[in-house]
Amino acid sequence: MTDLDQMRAHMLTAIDAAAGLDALDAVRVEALGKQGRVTQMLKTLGAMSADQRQVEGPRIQGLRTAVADAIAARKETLERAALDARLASETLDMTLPADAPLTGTIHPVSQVMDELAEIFADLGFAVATGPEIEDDWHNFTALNIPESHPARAMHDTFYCEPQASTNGAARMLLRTHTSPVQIRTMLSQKPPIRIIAPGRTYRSDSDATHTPMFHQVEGLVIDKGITLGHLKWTLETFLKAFFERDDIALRLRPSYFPFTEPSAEVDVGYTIVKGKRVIGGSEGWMEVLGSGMVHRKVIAACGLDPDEWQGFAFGCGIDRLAMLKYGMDDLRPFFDGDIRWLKHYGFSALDVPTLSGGVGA
Ligand code: 2NL
Repeated sequence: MTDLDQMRAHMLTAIDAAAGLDALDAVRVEALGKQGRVTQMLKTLGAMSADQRQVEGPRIQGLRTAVADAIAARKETLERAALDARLASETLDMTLPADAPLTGTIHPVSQVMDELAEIFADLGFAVATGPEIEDDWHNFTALNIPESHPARAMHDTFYCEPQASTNGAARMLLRTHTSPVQIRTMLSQKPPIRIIAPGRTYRSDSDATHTPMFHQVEGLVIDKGITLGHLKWTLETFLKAFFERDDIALRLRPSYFPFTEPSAEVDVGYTIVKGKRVIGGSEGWMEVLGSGMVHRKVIAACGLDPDEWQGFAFGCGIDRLAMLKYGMDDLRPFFDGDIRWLKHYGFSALDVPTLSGGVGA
């Protein structure tokens, strides 16, 4: 065994024997540090003849690499062992009270979404979600809005850049309503279906009452023998629970949507209290929902027989529901992220939505 081999064996043994990171670093300094033994050996190369260097150079470099690799491997083992020991010995009590006051609040939109899920869960509705970047078929075509339909222009759609890989054929878009979620549910689940689809929606529109991103909730029921009566009862029960009042008056006005037939806009009665509109009573009427019986063509587009299955659907803006219930009169601060606004209108993270006792409880 040459001196070099002996040195290598000695160093590798010392590395393996290092019991901690400090001991390992001492070995590293002794071998590879400025005054280290391997470093010293590398320095001897300069004084060698070219022939000798050709032989010794690779041997010494090989030793250096082997020692450096062994140190790195041992370091990883020791670090992992140290972490395992910490994880085994340290515990975190998640039930301890926070020692600083909680500063974050629940945004009114999140609060209203939670309330909607609670109310509709009591009525047997599940919450459905889906992609915000959609294709034309799920957002428009399946909903009886063909290519030439003026409703496409009315939706002020945000289109994505065409993808080179698809030859511009499949141009994706930001969903203009949450209806595509319901289309996807009808395609993937067998009726009866009872769902609400809350979420972000996008339209290229921006002024005092419109933001390019807004929140919508839609509801869908597909079953046998569904009528406008079921629709009206469901909306009335929902609005009474949401606004926490029994004197909610509804007015269904004939309207038009491509995806429902017949279609109805739903007005809710309000009274003026201290100069502000408050839901309840019937001093005036305010439009809050769009609704109707699901169009036969939409049911058929989802692979169901419209003679066998019927349904109703509705949609409304969540931001507007929040404004009406919690008395905000400007939509724009909703998305400014101003901590003062959130402190004023936000909800405590520790509060459970008040409606969990049940509809009408
Ligand atoms: C509104 C009106 C509405 C629907 C949405 C719907 C969904 C399917 C089939 C049929 Cl999959 N209809 N959704 C129906 C009527 C009205 O929304 O004013 N939204 C803000």
